Amino acid sequence: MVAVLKPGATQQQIDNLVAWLKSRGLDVHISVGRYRTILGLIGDTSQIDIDLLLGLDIIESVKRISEPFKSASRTFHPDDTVIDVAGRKIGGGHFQIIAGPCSVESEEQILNVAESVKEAGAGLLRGGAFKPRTSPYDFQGLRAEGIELLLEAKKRTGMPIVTEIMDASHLPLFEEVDVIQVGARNMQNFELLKELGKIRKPILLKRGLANTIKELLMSAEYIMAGGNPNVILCERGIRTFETYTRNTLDLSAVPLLHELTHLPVIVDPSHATGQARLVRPMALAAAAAGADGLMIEVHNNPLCALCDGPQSLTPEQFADVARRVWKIREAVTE
Ligand SMILES: [Mn+2]
Repeated sequence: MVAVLKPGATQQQIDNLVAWLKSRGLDVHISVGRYRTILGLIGDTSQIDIDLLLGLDIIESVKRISEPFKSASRTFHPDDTVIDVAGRKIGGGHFQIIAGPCSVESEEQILNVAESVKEAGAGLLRGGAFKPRTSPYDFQGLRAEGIELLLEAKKRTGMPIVTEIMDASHLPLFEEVDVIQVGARNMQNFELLKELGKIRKPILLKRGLANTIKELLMSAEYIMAGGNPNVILCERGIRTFETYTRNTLDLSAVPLLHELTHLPVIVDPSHATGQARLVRPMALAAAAAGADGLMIEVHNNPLCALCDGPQSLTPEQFADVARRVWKIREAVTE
């Protein structure tokens, strides 16, 4: 981190600042120029609050040289992280499609969808048991029973399962879940992230509706700082002024995240657009942009879905998308 001091900084002020920085465990390299004095801060600057420095009378500007997300940063970990979910690899050239209904509704529904998405080439099965809904009057999910039904589908199809957690107190119910999803609304539920840092299961971390890429990486850092290196990032659209789509899919996040972090990055074109007919083009675009996987909502009868029907693909539509996605993968990974 580099701090540029204002021209009028007195020696006493500089000495006080340097003493304070050293008390925080940093080494300080002082470079005195003709007009400006520049301090180079060496050591773990991740715990230094830039705004606190900027608030000081003698500081003109502060710039971080290394990012504050140490574990997630590619700087210290140049190789791609490959996450192995029961033999299904994600990242570092391995691509997976995660598919299934928004929420688990019945045994018949989840088994039916699981069989058809498996047939079409999906590697993992998704399904919501605990549902974060905007309205408390909307279907809240089958909760523990939903997880039981997902486990039944896993047993029948052999597909690892992905489902969302909303509260750390539910963790015992997730013992046999293969990938735990943290939804967009919980991306900054830091107490939940800390608890997920204590386990070793892969965590699928979705970007919040109104969160920056840096904030997403800082949330991944919370999980990793606790000792769990198995984090998969998911771009699922952000809120903008546009109203034709449910969210605005930020596809540039994919190549950008690949520069900034070694973690796998997947894209959810279903929640990003909110409309089934937009899912295919966005899924293909995400594969072309270098995503390590996709998460797509599929329902055997979207018109009767209890949640997110308008954006759910039928099994036939999903099979068509999956087939085309593999072709795009071939073209971009040749
Ligand atoms: Mn959904």
